[in-house]
Amino acid sequence: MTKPILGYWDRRGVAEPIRYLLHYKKIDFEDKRYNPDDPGCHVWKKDKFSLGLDFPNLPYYIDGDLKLTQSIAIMRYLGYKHGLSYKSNEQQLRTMVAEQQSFEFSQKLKSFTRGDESETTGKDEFLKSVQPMFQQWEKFLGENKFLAGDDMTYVDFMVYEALDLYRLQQETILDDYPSLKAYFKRMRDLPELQEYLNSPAHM
Ligand SMILES: N[C@@H](CCC(=O)N[C@@H](CS)C(=O)NCC(=O)O)C(=O)O
Repeated sequence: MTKPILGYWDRRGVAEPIRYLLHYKKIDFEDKRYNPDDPGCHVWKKDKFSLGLDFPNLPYYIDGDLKLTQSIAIMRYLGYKHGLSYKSNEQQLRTMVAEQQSFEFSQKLKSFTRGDESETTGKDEFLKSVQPMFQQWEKFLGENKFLAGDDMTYVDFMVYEALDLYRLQQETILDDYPSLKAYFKRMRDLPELQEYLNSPAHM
């Protein structure tokens, strides 16, 4: 049987939460990374329309006959498949809200790092402007162990990644948010993730 393949640029980007989930679940997969500095992106361009993807894009996930694109769809699929989905109606609602909110939370940072965050002028101002989002996450998480409640779901890997990227902008960014800070540490310390997090593959 062939291994599933996750294809993406040799970057964290929107594929990193998928990598976390696959490593956490000890799935033997090929982490196929395309060189973003390849002039003209020849290797990806060659693959793009020959893999049989409905909507050719990166990341893609291929497992035998199953061929998926769209990072959130891949996360949902892997969550359902590997027991990292919601287990009650309440968890379902929390997961759905956290999923879409985490997308906006990440996009906000991306628009700043890409340089098209027009309403702010510098890093300090940008980081100040996103504090309400951190306050909302802190309140949403409350005393829960994970975002959906007591059980971890795929969405935890998405929010963990966003928090880590914000933390790379300012190491102390979680200091005013005790629940979020403890949650971040809980995720970062997951024994199943240590090998990957400490490897050069995790940039
Ligand atoms: N909504 C898509 C966005 C996909 C996307 O924009 N992929 C970018 C990298 S983040 C890309 O370079 N795609 C390859 C291409 O457009 O050929 C997802 O979340 O998967």
